[in-house]
Amino acid sequence: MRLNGSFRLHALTLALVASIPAAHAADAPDYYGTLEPFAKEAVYFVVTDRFVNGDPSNDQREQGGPNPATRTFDRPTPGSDAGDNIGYLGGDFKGIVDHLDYIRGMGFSALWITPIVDNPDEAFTGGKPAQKGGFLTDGGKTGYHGYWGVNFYRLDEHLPSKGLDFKGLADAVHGQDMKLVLDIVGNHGSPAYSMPKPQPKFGQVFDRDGKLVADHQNLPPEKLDPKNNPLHRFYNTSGGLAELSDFNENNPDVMDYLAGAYAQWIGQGADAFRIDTIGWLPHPFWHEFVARMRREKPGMFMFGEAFEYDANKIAEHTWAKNANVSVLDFPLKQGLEKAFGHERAGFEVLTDRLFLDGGPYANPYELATFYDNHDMARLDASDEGFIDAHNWLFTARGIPVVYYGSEIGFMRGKPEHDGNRNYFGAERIASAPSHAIYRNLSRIAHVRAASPALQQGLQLNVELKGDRAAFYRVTQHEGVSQIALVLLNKGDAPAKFDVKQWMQPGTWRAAIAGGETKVRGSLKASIPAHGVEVFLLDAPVTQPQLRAELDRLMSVKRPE
Ligand SMILES: [Ca+2]
Ligand SMILES: [Ca+2]
Ligand SMILES: [Ca+2]
Repeated sequence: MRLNGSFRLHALTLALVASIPAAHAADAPDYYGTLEPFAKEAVYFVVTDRFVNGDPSNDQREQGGPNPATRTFDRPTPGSDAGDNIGYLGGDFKGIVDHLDYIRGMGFSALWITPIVDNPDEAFTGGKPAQKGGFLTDGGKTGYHGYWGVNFYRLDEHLPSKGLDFKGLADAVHGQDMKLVLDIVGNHGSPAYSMPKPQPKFGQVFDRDGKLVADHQNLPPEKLDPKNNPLHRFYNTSGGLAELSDFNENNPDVMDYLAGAYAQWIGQGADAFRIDTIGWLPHPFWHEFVARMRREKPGMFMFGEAFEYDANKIAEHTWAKNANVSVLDFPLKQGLEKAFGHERAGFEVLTDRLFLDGGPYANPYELATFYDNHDMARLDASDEGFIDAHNWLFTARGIPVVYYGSEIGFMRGKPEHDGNRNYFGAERIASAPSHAIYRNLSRIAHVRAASPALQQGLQLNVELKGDRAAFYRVTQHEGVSQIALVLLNKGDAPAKFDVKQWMQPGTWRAAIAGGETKVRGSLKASIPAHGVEVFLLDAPVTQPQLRAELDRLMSVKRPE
């Protein structure tokens, strides 16, 4: 259809006016915690070997055998009566693909998997024996967890199946409209010395063609001779973790090797990275590495693991001049454990760990929030404690990350080497949806998945005290405006709320109970024991005191 110029302009103006709410005139300010797209996601984390064995034909049950000291399949952990195991237990890509609908259906939109690269094909015979209570003890352990890379360009043989390689896994994840987060290591390879006899692959690194490019030769780091032996040049000559081969961050060949390998996995479908042991390599290394990855995939989201509870220390990795990535929110984890574990501390223990009024992080709204994982004791809480923890995790600032099995309180309280990473399996998955923790998690996860304010909005606390929490989440950006009021009750009796502060009049809808509430001066609600409600108002912010507070929160954020 051909239109004359003035009519076209008029029609365009009308269309614009129609699509933009009235208060979004030029003076409508932007309100958001973050614009990072990955903040919309909720992440489920699996140790692939321990999730589901979908294909017994790749179990390699005879691998490393017949010597009981080196065989790799099913090695019960000495001293553990919780069923812990330091051998492979058969979990694989097929087991994940077969249960993506389960993960997606629970309300997660992203999946974090442990490292996929080739690990040694025997149990490690050096080091201190791994046993119940051991930490950084690797004797008798295998690379079932994936963190002992020997060829960073090749899949470990336990993971793929016929017709299902890494790209196939990524395609399946994307087919569920989910993102795939790959766990990567840059600090080290496999255990490298203290073996009674040298073992194949341990302390060695191979390139994409399978050629040996580095070899620790079962020597302690100080005995390495990088000047004269080219195979020693990948490694530092002091200061590693346990007996792990420690990569030399100053050798450009190491950077090229790692960047080349991880670019390959990006090419095959990795959407985001979780960076292992980020604090064990210097800032300039990560700055360059991350820049190289983002040349492959512009804006790629990554979060690092700096195992440290001091926000000032872990925040350094988030700064643009350093790694320029997000991090796992360890300081908040400590608070979540206090609030939702058996101590049942009040919500006030979380206040100072949020850094809503500024602080050391480049942006606290992009942190990966969690209460436990594979490297620490699982949360020790009642079912209600898990329910309360998830009600917080999916409504407060940050990107929620939940460790596999938490939806049924699996192996609660159990540390590594005593049940933390036990095999989960298809049977538990089949019965999980009837579990109270699962049902409550799924409910609040779906609320978050449908709410831009919960995903990316500023957080403004009204009350964090005892068993009660009330806070706003607000986003107002590019025509999307939403105010969420979150009410949490982690007590054993119903709690009455009457929120007047910063309350904007309007017709609010209850995301969980359903129905609408016309609000004038205050919003009144009764929240059941261990319950949550999220009230939503899809309207621009007009309440003057609320606007003033949001203006203040925007101004204290670090410049992006
Ligand atoms: Ca298998
Ligand atoms: Ca292997
Ligand atoms: Ca190091």
